[in-house]
Amino acid sequence: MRDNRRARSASRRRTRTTTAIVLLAALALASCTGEQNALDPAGPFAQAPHDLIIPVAIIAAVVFVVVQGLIIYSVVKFRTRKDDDGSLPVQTHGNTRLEIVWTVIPAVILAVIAVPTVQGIFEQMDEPDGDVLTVEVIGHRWWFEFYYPDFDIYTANEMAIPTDTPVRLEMTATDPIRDPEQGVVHSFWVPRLAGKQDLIPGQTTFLNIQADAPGRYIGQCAEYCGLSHANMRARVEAMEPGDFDAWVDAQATPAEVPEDGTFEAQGRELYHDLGDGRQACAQCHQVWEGDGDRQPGTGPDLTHLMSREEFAGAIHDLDEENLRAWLEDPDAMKAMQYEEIGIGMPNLDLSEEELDALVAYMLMLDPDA
Ligand code: HEC
Ligand SMILES: [Cu+2]
Repeated sequence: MRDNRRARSASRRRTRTTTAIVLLAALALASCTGEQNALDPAGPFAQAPHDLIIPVAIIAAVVFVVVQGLIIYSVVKFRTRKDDDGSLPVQTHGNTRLEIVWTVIPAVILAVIAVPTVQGIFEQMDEPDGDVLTVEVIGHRWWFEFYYPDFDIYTANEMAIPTDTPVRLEMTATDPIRDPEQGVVHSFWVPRLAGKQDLIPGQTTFLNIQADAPGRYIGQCAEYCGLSHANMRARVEAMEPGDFDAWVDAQATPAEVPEDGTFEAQGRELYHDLGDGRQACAQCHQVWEGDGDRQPGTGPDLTHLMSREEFAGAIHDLDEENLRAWLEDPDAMKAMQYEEIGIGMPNLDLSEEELDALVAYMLMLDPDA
């Protein structure tokens, strides 16, 4: 009776273990598909490491099968048998020839792999040849800012690049709101375009990316950078060079100023002065209207906000409803409502009417409208 119960609970445990293994395997394999698949390179800087990973994985698989095979063979062949007299099998400890063989073989394998690996690392670090586009990437808590020095364009979360053109990212990190001196380390990773590279406060790091075909390539911060780290995504929009030129032209034009007396004009006024001792949006954001230099704020550039599809670390669709929710309570939209420090954009206690006017103004910040 008791044995029965024990057998049943053992079998239940086995079922549970099997289920857990299947679920874990499914979870692990799930990361091999979809938009962030590092095994599906979409440009030369992702292709090169991929071309290295595949042969190394094959070598590792062969080593695994050989070693495990030998272990299984030995376990079965030399298992304890009923008629064993209990004496030890022949001991091979101190077999010099064997030890040299199993030290030299792995050393040779590693040395062979090291050659293309080290070569590849240097190739990935070097500035690419030819016509290179430079984009500065600044990691903030918790969003990526992109600056195009050749065109004096600022944008956030979404980086536009031309296809078939090497793009050199010059990256750093800062935290202007909490601690301008320090910031935290982030990592920029768009798996289909390149490997990961850290963004380090006070230093410049480099990463080359390039896309063969137009499309959207999803990335995210790959270095834990605080509570909202999981809400720090990014997108690379690769477009045909002609479309990219048009994008540059649109982004380089000043924002449209709403006509006097309109609802949008009311929003623009609130943007510059909210009254009641509240911080103005313009203290942290920039809507460049053509006068003076384009100056980045501590928050994302809003000059052509609506030319983007997502906002707030590329985690929300950029539409009227989400914008309104954002202005009402930014922390709640980034799951930071429990953290004293927040995300850096305060809840400005906007009234319904202020919200309507500000949203109307934000919605007209669109170069294509
Ligand atoms: C104290 C500085 C500060 C003030 C004041 C402020 N913001 Fe922000 N804002 C930020 C920061 C920082 C972010 C980025 C937050 C993130 O993505 O984690 C942001 C994000 C945004 C975004 C999303 C932009 C994007 O592309 O992701 C919008 C829209 C926005 N703010 C509008 C406003 C408006 C309108 C006001 C005034 C009612 C305002 N902000 C006031 C700091 C500020
Ligand atoms: Cu980060």
